Amino acid sequence: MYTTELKDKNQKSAPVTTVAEDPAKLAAFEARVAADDFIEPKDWMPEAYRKTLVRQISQHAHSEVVGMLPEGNWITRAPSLRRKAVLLAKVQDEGGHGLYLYAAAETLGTSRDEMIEALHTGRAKYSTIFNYPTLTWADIGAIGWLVDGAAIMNQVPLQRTSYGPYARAMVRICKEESFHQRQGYEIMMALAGGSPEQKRMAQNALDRWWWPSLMMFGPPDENSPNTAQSVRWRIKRETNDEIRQRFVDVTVPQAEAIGLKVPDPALTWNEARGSYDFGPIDWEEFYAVVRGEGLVAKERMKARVEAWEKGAWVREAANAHAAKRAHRAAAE
Ligand code: BYC
Repeated sequence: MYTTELKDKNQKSAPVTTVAEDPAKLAAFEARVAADDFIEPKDWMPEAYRKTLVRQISQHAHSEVVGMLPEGNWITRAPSLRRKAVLLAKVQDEGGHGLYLYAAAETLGTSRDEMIEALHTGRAKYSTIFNYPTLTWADIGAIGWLVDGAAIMNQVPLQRTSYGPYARAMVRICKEESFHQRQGYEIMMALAGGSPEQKRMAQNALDRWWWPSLMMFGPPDENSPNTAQSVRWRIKRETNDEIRQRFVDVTVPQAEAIGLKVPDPALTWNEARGSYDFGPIDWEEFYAVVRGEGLVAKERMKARVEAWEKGAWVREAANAHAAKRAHRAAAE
């Protein structure tokens, strides 16, 4: 259903951000990127490239750890032992993804503490999608199916992002996300094929999560300030609209296969394009959520900060253990 294969993408041209960079170094860097070479941590890179990467990778890491919260809330309420074990494993995976991504961003010279502080003080963004409430068990199915489905659609091209540590982190993350998407779809399949009440619950979750999932890919290309430069530097391999369209094309038949209806009266198959046409996205809602006005934005950040504070003793113990081992190794 989901593949880790990538389509080739023609580069879009856009003016290079004008920071006073050494022209010869910049030209050599751009030639390497154009040749699909990976840029590694010790290689020379323009400051704007470094900044864009830290912004995108840290936002991505924050999305993973904030994403653990709505699902973590459902672990004790999962309807069976099997569902509980699967959800627990999924939430742990998200923590792992955060870890690989923070580690990748750290190779660019920003410490994890700085990134986490930026998240906790509201200076850093995380995905809008996690500012919506999870009202029923079907929401956990919808998150796995749609949110992880959208995440993997966005992340498969990132396996070939130009920055080596980010690309390598993505390879493993994509494998796990693919399993996450399937577990969500399997929950939806069970509910959609269950009692009328269960089917209603599944449809209601799809109704609430469909549009926010389409917003996850970011603003339309013509209003995306970062896309042109990021595609040029091959940080992003495809544009927001291209990936959003692919998500719609793959997901609509999945909904139909389990007897659910995508909540978009304008949705129609466009034979000429070989794609679905879909209705307008409420970008006002998107920008409001980005500004921190999401339904559960405050609750999410409060839970995140509390988790960080309550985990202080674990970090202290891990540091003490590492110091003890280092001391012992030095003595030997
Ligand atoms: N939410 O110029 P643009 C997951 C911001 S979840 C919040 O297009 P860019 C998971 C954007 O940051 C997915 N903010 O930006 C799944 C920018 O503001 P700044 C996490 C958003 O960076 C299940 C401004 O809008 N995945 O993994 O070129 C369970 C203009 O946008 C959003 C990633 O993060 C949004 N949805 O493109 C657990 C993938 N969209 O920063 C976890 C990596 C846009 O200039 N990231 N903004 O102040 C990307 O691919 C890109 O950063 C985006 C945006 C496509 C998201």
